[in-house]
Amino acid sequence: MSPALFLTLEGIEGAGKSTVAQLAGSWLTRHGVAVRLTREPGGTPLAEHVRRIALERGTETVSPVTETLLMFAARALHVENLIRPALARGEWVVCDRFTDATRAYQGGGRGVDAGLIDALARSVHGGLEPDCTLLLDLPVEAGLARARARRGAPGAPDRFEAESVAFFERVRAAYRALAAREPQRIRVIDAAAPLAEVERRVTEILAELRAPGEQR
Ligand code: T5A
Repeated sequence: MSPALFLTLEGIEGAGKSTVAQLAGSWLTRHGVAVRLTREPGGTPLAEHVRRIALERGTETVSPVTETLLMFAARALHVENLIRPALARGEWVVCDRFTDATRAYQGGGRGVDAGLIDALARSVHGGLEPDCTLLLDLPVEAGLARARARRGAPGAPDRFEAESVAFFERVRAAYRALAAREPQRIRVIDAAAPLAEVERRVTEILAELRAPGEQR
């Protein structure tokens, strides 16, 4: 049996994270791996409540630091009640976004201090980092067009979807900087490529993670 592994998916809106999560889940199940698919913010009933608060586009101001605290409040519930228990049972956890999203969106996009994010990460999930992160990278306009098409006009955008192209350019740049800093953990996948090519690359990485050093 493959040992438990924590895999996260990252990228801007419309990059294909949910699509890749489903692909990864099916591939791993077919290959006999017990896998738990989940997402952030959210993943447990209470964390999903916090998600609604964090994403809702209301009239009350949500400062960048408040937004960061909401992301970590949801994450604390998720880590304690779902991620750590699943890993302890030997399951693989495939998570659509994790702390790299806070680094990219709140850090890169909103300018929140990296020291604050690192301190919160240490208290909320000290000792737990993703074993591997797939960064689905594509130009901002392409991602936003996909996300809009999927949502369907004129669906009301949430607080993030309503952000400017310049905001998402900063988020994308922050993600790419994280990948450059941690190339072993963060694998960059060209998400502008046709889905079949993305799938080929993802399954290649999954096969490598499932049986390191072995030929497929
Ligand atoms: N957030 C989150 C923070 O600010 N800080 C944090 O710490 C965290 C955890 C919610 C928001 O929360 C913010 C970031 C987000 O704004 P979310 O639920 O992950 O996060 O929301 P989105 O990123 O908006 O999710 P999307 O569903 O828009 O994007 P996905 O999952 O990346 O894209 P997906 O798979 O739904 O694909 C979109 C469309 O493109 C097609 C798919 O079929 C689909 O129609 N597609 C492709 N088409 C052609 N070629 C390909 N290669 C394709 N891949 C997918």
